[in-house]
Amino acid sequence: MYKGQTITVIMPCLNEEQGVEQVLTRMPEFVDQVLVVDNGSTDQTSEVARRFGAQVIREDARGYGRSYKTGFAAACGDIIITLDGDHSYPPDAISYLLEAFIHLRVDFLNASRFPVRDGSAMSFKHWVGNLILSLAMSVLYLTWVRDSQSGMWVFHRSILSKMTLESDGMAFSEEIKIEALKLNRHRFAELSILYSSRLGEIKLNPWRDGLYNLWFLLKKRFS
Ligand SMILES: Nc1nc2c(ncn2[C@@H]2O[C@H](COP(=O)(O)OP(=O)(O)O)[C@@H](O)[C@H]2O)c(=O)[nH]1
Ligand SMILES: [Mg+2]
Repeated sequence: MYKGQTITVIMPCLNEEQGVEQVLTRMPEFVDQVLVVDNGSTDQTSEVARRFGAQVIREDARGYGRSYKTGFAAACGDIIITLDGDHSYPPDAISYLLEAFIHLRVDFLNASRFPVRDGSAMSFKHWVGNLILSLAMSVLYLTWVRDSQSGMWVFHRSILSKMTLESDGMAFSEEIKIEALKLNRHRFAELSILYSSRLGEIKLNPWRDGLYNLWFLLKKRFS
């Protein structure tokens, strides 16, 4: 419970046994529900997550977006906060993101990984790809969004019923931001966090996911 509102944290995980432990040991006390959505990990992700206090949901259908939708259906907090299970997003930022979310009276707060302060956290190629995707989204939706691909968000659970979320894959991250902008772009904000290098193996395929996400943006805007 934080200032009278219940808090759910959701983490999609695919083989993140190292990262998930680090994230869960740093979870703030005021978080009421921690959900780890495991998509058939072949390592100890589920066991570690349970041991460190999370509720584990198994989702057999693969995909980053798919697992978020399953997590949302099981979430009961007034406010939902998301982050990766790889410990690249700082759990310590949850408290100030929440405070900013309430203070700014927005419906959706996006944690921006930029400027990147830890040089090893993001390669130049990823940095350029992120910039292109964020610029494309900003132009298509006429709102400045610095990090369209961030995986850390804070939002009121109640806005989910007003969103149309179709992507089951990595494009889910930009889709939820687009839907939030469409609901009310004046109630969307961004705040910088310290992004660091992930533990374990990266699941993103930069060329495949990058190009697909660009195509998805165009499709969503003009269909
Ligand atoms: N449940 C589930 N989680 C996934 C899947 N693909 C990626 N993830 C998780 O989603 C998060 C983001 O993936 P990651 O490789 O870190 O991509 P990046 O942060 O965009 O570089 C990590 O916690 C992954 O374990 C999937 O198919 N299913
Ligand atoms: Mg990650």
